[in-house]
Amino acid sequence: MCAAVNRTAHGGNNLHVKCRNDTYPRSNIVRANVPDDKVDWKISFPEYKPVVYTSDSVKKKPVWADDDCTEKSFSPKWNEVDGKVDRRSFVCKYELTEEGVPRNPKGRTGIKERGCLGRWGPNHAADPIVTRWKMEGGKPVFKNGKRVAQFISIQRKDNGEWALPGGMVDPGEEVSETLRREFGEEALNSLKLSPDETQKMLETLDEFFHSGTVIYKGYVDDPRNTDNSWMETVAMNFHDENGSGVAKFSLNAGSDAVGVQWLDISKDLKLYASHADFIKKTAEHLGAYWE
Ligand code: RP5
Repeated sequence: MCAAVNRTAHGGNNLHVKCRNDTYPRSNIVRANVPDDKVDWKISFPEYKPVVYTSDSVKKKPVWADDDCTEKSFSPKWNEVDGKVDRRSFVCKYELTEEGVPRNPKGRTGIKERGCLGRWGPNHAADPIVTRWKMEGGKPVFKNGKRVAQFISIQRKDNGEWALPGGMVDPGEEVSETLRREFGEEALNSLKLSPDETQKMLETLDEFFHSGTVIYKGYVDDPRNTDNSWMETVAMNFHDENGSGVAKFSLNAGSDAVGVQWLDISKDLKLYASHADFIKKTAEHLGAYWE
């Protein structure tokens, strides 16, 4: 049984802000309206008629997507590690709908089926939060008595929003590997490097990504979520205390990014999905300025 607790990464009650009452990303599909007090499945909502939507790209069955739930050959092991696909949720043991597919543990979204997400149920991602202290003229910058930290942010190609350089965990991949790979691809444009350069870069990243702190593990309020498919992530902080580790990397947007930069951490940040929540938690962890 799954207790539908609508909390953000920092414990607020505003989940399903970005995956509700809006036009679905990369489409002209408008979600069915879900008022704040009707998000929770426990609240009766007989008029609820979610729009049925699975994008054409998902229907074409690329390697990263499940089959349609109506296909007889499709018999996933829900809530388990199913071959190489991890179908467990960080939130809870999710329930199945009467159609036999996972039900979003955080409530209604106004869309049923998968939208543009590949997996029924949780779609697992990993987000590297690479930080350093802000310096000016060789001196640390303070605000309200606290040091200002910065993190590496990429600008997403799909919607232009600034975000963490995260990505999907490939089947069978360790989260630590996803964090390193996605950072390399999105913030350093590693896909454009020669094999030798890639090897060197991976060795340097290995050293820097050796130890990190888990900042958040759980559900993401991602605009692609539906009633049956949703994003979850592990967000880890890799902090460069004296600025010598990350200085080795020259930032270069690549893969799904069109821009990359160091951004100052503060409460004014507007970021993709729940990423601002993860940054707030990171500021707390570092004892850095937030507001
Ligand atoms: C977010 O989507 C996660 O936090 C992660 O940053 C991202 C992964 O999806 P893609 O960037 O691969 O589209 O929910």
